[in-house]
Amino acid sequence: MAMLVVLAALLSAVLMRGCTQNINMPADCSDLYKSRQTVSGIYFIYPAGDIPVSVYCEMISGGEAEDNGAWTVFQRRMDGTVNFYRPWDQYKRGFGNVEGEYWLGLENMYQLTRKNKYMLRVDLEDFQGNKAFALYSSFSVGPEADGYKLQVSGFKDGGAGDSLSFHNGQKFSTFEKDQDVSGDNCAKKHLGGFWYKDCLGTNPNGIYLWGEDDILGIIGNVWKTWKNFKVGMKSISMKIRRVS
Ligand SMILES: [Ca+2]
Repeated sequence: MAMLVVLAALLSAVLMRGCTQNINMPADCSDLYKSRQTVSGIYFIYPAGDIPVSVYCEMISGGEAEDNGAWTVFQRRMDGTVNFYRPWDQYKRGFGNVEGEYWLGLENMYQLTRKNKYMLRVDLEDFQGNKAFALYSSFSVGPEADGYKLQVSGFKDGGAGDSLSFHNGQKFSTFEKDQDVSGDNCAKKHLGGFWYKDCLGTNPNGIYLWGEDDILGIIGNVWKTWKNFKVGMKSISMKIRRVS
């Protein structure tokens, strides 16, 4: 019972905190950063303008001026606690725990990127503690009527190489909604949901492999140009930042 009271108090504190930040209904973490919310953490944003969505904002301040700002995290794997093998509706709306592993949802991503221009950063870490990233100067997701098509370009290497440009222009696919250009069902074959082509250069929403080699085929949350198809990431996160 005492635990419940504490939880309720914590929850209302979080909600209150969210409410005070939402006076101007920030569209994304960039808006929050501009309103002097410069600490990384969980915030409410309003991608569609009316409904609040909980999201993790990675705020960076104190570095080079051009590096300062905020990243709106739309995909994050870090401990294997959330199952990412899910149907279309869940990839559309989003799932998981915003304090840990989650997917923000294709509709939210579409709503965000239709109104403003964004760049993309993908951060990777393997089970040996090595890190790398990839930057893309332009990123957007199209409307559902067009399959939530991915637009990504302007690759800049952060040591990870470019495994995502391969997916540029593809529609999103889940196991029961095959919109890839392969004769196979890529989502079923590679156990994820993604902008599969025929099929992949990366599989961020694939199976969490806990550092074990993938001997079944390509099913892990892999990034080909960094660790090839056999090594699943310990952590992978995809985040966007508004380009002013
Ligand atoms: Ca297919």
